[in-house]
Amino acid sequence: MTSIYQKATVGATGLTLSLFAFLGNHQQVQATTIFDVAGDQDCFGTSISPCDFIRSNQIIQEPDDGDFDFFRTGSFNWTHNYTLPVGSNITGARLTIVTLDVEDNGAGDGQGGEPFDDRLFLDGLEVLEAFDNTFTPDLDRRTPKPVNSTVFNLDASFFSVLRDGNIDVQVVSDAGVKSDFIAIDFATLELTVSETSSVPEPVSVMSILAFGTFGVGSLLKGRLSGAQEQPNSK
Ligand SMILES: [Ca+2]
Ligand SMILES: [Ca+2]
Ligand SMILES: [Ca+2]
Ligand SMILES: [Ca+2]
Repeated sequence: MTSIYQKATVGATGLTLSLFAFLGNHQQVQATTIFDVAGDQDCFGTSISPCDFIRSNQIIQEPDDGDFDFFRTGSFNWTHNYTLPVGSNITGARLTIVTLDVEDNGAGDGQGGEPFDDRLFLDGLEVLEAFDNTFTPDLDRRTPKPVNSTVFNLDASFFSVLRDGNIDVQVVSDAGVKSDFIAIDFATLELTVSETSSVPEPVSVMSILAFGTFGVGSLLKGRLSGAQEQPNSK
C-alpha cells in the first residue's frame, strides 16, 4: 500500500508542473527596443573622430541638416518617427541629445543654472530641469570645447505622447536671462516596448485538469490491479 501512495503523489506533482508550464507560456512577455536617429552623426559637420572636442567655429551646416549642426541661439526643432508593434505597450523611453557649448551648468554662468537656462519640450510637454546639469567650461570660439551627450530617461507621463509613432522635440536655448549659443549634432530616441506572445496551442486549462485527473486515476487503478494480480502470478 505504501508504494501505491508514493506513485499517486508523484502523479499529482506531475499534474501541477504541467499546469504551471502551460500558464508560463500563455503569459510570456517579449521586450523589444525601437531606435530612431534624428540628424546626421558627422560631429557637427566636421567629420572629426572621435568626436570629443571641437571648436564652435569649425561647425559646418549642410542644406539638409535642418536645425542640426547650426551654432546659434533660439529654438531647435526636429521630429522622431517610428512604428510601434500592434498591441504593444511602451515600458521605457530614453532621449539622448549630443550638443556643443550648452552652458546651463557651465562655468560661464557660475550660478547653478542661471542666467543660462536651456529647456526641452516633447510634443509641447516640458521635460523639467532639462540640461540643468550639462556643463561646459567658459571658452571662446577658437578653443576646442567638450562635446556633451545629455541623456533623458523619460518617465511614464511621456508615454501617452509617444504612443502615436512620432514625437516633436524642441530645445530652447534662450529661455534664461542670457541666451545660450549652442549646436546640436544629432539625437537618438530609444523606446522599450513589451509584446505579449500568442499561445501556439489552444489547449484549455480544463482539458489539462481532466487529463491529469485521468492520468492519476489510471495510475492508481493500474497499480491496484498489479497488487491484486501479484499473488496469482506465482
Ligand atoms: Ca551635417
Ligand atoms: Ca535647463
Ligand atoms: Ca553656449
Ligand atoms: Ca550632425
